[in-house]
Amino acid sequence: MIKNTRTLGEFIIKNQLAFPFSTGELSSLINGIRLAAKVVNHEVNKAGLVDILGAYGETNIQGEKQQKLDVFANEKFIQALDNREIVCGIASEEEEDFVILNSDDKKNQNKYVVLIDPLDGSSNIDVNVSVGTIFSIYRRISPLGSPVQLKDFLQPGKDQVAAGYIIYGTSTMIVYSTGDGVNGFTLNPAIGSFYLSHPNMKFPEDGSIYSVNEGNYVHFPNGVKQYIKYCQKEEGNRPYSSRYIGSLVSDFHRNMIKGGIYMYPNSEIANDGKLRLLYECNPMAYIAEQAGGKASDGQSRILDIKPTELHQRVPFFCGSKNMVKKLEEYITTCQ
Ligand code: P6P
Repeated sequence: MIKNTRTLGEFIIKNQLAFPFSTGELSSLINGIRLAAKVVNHEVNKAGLVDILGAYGETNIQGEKQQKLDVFANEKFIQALDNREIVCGIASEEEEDFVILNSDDKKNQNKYVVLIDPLDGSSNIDVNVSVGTIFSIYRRISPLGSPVQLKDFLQPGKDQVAAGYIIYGTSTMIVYSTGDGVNGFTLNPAIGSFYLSHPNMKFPEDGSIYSVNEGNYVHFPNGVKQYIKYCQKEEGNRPYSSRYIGSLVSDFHRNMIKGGIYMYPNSEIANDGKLRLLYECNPMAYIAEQAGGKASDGQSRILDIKPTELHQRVPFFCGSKNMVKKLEEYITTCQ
């Protein structure tokens, strides 16, 4: 018997953590995400059993081979959000342009846009490693009733009204914030309900885990190299532990619970890094700050960056506040 804890639906209604949405709007939006999460979770869990593995053969806008589950997840989240009278448009890692949900022009009365990475870390699916969905929600800028415009999606991350992720791991969780702290809900697969398992999640100010693909070390800027050497030096509570799953949601989630820093730097082989600002860095940065953590491109706050294009990439350093500050000091000193 689940000890007396609230389901996701009860939490939204009881806590009125819906601002600026009405409870009904947020419930509808989160319920859409929750439904899609359960459908995708089911497919991810059986991926090893059916011939749904392997590259879909197509490549997405990023030039990456699309795993079939990427396509499946993209379709399910778009369908689930299209059925809610609250979303007027969606931008996705798997779509070259934004998708206007105007199956009838009533949709143009809907107030919110959603940006999503439907299945982040999908290259891990074939090897049974956790993957995730990342979502970001804004109030539209264009007037109600008018067609959705690119500017509705190119908003700085500080203007998000909600953001979160789903992690398909040893258990499936939804972790999200509407600007009043971060709460985590774990799926009880036996009954299909998400229960409040991680109330008021907080990033420890310090940590002893650093997450980076050290295979790219030689290509990193000097400041990042110096910080990695700092993490490895035998001094005080160092060396830190190196933990890198290759799945942003999984590395972020572990670091938020235990304390740590995730780094995807710019380099000689990736001038702006790899991660996308709009549907990876901004939502994760929003969650990090709501949990007392910090997210930077190495010099500036991620949430202050004014986006210029849907799929733009930025260097990304995110996690325990004091670890990100130390990293920024090394980058500034080495410049
Ligand atoms: P690399 C997955 O493709 C992803 O976007 C993140 O989830 C992950 O942290 C990173 O890329 C892994 O990239 O270049 O280290 O394999």
